[in-house]
Amino acid sequence: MENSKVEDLLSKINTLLDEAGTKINAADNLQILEALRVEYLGRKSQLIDILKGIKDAEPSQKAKLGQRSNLAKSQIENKIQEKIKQIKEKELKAIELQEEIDISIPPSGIKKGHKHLITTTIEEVEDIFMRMGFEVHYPYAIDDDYHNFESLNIPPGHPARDSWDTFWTEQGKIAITHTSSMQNRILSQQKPPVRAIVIGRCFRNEATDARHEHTFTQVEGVYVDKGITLPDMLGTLKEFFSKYYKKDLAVKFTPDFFPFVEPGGMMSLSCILCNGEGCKVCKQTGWLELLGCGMIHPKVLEMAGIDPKTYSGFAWGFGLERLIMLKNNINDIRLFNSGDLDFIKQF
Ligand code: FA5
Repeated sequence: MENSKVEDLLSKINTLLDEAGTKINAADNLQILEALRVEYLGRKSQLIDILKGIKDAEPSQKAKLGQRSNLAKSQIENKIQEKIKQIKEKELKAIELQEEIDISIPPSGIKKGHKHLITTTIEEVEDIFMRMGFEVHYPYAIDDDYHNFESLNIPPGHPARDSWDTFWTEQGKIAITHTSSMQNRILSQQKPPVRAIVIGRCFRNEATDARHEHTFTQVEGVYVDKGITLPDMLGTLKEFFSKYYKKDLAVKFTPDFFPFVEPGGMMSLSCILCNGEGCKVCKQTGWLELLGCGMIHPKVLEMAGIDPKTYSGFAWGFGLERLIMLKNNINDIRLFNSGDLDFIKQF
């Protein structure tokens, strides 16, 4: 092949390279680039045509033209890759700009929630008792038979166990049925005088209705010292309820049975709605039965390492939700955990 023809072909390759470069630079999307790849590097491209046309060239001329066209091919390919990268980066930047989050801008229009009525009441109850010299404890949600029953003078097989419909775990643990589960721990961990309350959730495997939930909150109290008597208990509870309901209320003790207190009973409060005159809520009796209480049984004191000949004390346990229901005229305990926002937002 004449050398001038070889030079012609070389210059044609250079022209193709320039032309492809200009078109690649101008391309602004990936489809155009793909079309350019087919045009300049595909099987029907001009570069391939040039290579086909040098079949009868001398080996040195073939090598020269072959090298030049291979170099041109890889230069075009590199240019295409570079351009693809640029286009993708540009697209990403546009998305980032659209989605940009400025964390320094203060939130607006987001309404803050508020504490649930049960939480605010727990805080209020804690505050009243702390001012009266009580310390606050919280129970273990899952506890053992010893603390929920045995240490409270309720050995295995005792019929009184039936008073509490109990959820048992497969490992024989208990979802606590009452906050009395903490009595033994509190009494055995410190020397009298002991003044403590326990607030926490309790669980009972019972059918629910307007006054019964499977999960509810109890407030337990224990007070042990020398010379403590039943009137001390009534005085303490009267003081608490009068503070909570912001009214001077009368209290009454009616005997009842709990294995861990002797004497044991129910404490009633003069009806806060009718001031003891008789209404629908108190069933015309003028009294509301509110809680279980009594003088701590000598056996319970002994099991906690306290000598019942030297010390005596009282304990009580009431349901927090029932207290709140009375104060706020709520007629169904199930509303508390229903997730009903119309209900929750009122308080
Ligand atoms: C007890 O649980 C005793 N541990 C209370 C006690 C403590 C007595 C210390 C003596 C000394 P009782 O099962 O009656 O007792 O429950 C006490 C209070 O918890 C009830 O008066 C009620 O206010 C509340 N309560 C009980 N069961 C439920 C329930 N299913 N739903 C809502 N509140 C309940």
